Amino acid sequence: MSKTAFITGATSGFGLACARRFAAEGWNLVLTGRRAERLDAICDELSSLCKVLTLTLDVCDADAVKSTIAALPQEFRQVSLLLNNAGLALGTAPAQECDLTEWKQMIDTNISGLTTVTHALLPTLIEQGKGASIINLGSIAGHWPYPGGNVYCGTKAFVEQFSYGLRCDLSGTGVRVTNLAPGLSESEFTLVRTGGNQAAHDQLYQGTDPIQPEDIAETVYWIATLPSHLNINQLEVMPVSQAWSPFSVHRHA
Ligand code: NDP
Ligand code: 8X3
Repeated sequence: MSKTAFITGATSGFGLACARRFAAEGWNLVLTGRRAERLDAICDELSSLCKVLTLTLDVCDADAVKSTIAALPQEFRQVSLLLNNAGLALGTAPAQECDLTEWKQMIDTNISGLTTVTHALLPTLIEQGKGASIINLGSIAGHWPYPGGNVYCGTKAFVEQFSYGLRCDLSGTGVRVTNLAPGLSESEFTLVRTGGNQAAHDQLYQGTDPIQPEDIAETVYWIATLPSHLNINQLEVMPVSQAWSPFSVHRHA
């Protein structure tokens, strides 16, 4: 019998690439995002490969998340993979110049949304037991601070620690939990972060051979299909072009 994956943020980037990867293997898919027209197009694209259910869902709307998951049709209820991928960064300004509404949106999406979806799907994941997985999209931003990362970095540090906490609590259930932490990756992420600044997007990725969404999809597929006695706790992935810098040191005059 086909397994079912529930993917948040399937309308672009990593989520869309993962939907395509799992569809190619015949998984049943529940695909969510806010942009309905994109979900319709993805449904048309993938429905010859697998059973697809697309749901227009804002992960920040806790009531909608709960009622939508409670009302999943019977053939999509046995979710054995939750890919908590929906997320965003907004802005790159220093903290003292940031817009509080953007901070709140990042916290609402990357923390509250992710925890709400997880909470709603935990019973079914535990029911599936051995071989079921939760894969959370963390980031190198959760490990390494950088100027202008402030709240975004904080949200991804939460994702990592929450993933470890889930691992502890789910011990004995068979459900696996992974914090997948990519580095520089080319998707719509930078367009969203900069309010649609194509030049900023092009400049960031130019000449870097960044991670592509298909790379992450391959990694997610690998994690989800490992033998059921194995758990990848944490996986940090960077493009070869990316590495660390020395600490910055401010010198007074
Ligand atoms: P994209 O901007 O391409 O995709 C983000 C996805 O999240 C979209 O499908 C978007 O769908 C969805 N989304 C955003 N807000 C909401 C919301 N409130 N409710 C439901 N869905 C939402 O970026 P990526 O694919 O790069 O990002 C995916 C994840 O990976 C994010 O969590 C990001 O933080 C993380 N990440 C990204 C890296 C990168 O460099 N690109 C590196 C490390 C981690 P819609 O707008 O239709 O709602
Ligand atoms: C996205 C990677 O380094 O732009 O999570 O924050 S970074």
